[in-house]
Amino acid sequence: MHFLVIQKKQLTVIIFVVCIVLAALWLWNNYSTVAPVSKTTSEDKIREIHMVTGEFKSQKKDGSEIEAYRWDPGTIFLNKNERTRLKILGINGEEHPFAIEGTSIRGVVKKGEETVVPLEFKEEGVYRLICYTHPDKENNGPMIAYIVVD
Ligand SMILES: [Cu+2]
Repeated sequence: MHFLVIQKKQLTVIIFVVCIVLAALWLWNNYSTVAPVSKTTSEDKIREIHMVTGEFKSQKKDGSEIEAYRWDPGTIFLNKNERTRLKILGINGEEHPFAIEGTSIRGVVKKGEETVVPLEFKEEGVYRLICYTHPDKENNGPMIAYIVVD
């Protein structure tokens, strides 16, 4: 009988300890400050890249002006299959109609407006973002940016 009494006491202690542990776990789950504050959604994974349209202008000795429009930055780097949003703000030049070589992406960047271009390349390579108003030096360019996918 003495043996059984000890077992009952031990059982009570075990139940007490289990209750304390469960209470502690419940408190940890509901009030822990270590838990992440925000959840990661697929929206968070889309990286944004910002670009502007710029202009270089200079005067030659004879007084004539020379100028070139540019995408700035002129080179951007993307990972293969990475989802990004290229946000292009029009600063210099009224309008820049563009295309990205090797894709069906077309658009226009207008002064004071932001054009958002979703990008996701399946193939590695260098893709050229070309403005068709200023594609080369004869047309106040070359307004070409390089998208390096790696
Ligand atoms: Cu242009």
